[in-house]
Amino acid sequence: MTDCIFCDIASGEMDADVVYEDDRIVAFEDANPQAPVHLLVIPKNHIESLEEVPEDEFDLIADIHKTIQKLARSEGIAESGYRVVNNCGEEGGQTVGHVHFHLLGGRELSWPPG
Ligand code: DGP
Repeated sequence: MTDCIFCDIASGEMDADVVYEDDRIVAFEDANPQAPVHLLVIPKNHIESLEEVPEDEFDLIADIHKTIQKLARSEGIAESGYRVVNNCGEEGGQTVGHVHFHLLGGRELSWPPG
């Protein structure tokens, strides 16, 4: 175990309902779902937040979004629509310090966020 729960999920040391995995990315069910579909998609390597992504690693962020597109299709929410959220930093509402993207769908989502 490390001091990062998402690193522990990525390494398999901590249980999660994993729905997708490749050599660089893992996606799993959010423990506190806010919609019928609520997945978290993360890089396996530890990056604190979007603000900390090195300039030469943005291909990973693009791949995460490609994965999100595939997951939206496989979860059956691509046609009805969905939301992708990244909370960055304290005022952005980030509570886990390992960059992650929420994929939310399966209900009508309101706007603006709180
Ligand atoms: P954020 O507020 O953007 O940092 O979102 C963190 C999300 O992580 C939140 O929706 C709940 C989820 N979460 C926190 N701890 C765990 C955990 O141990 N397992 C899983 N599956 N999700 C977690």
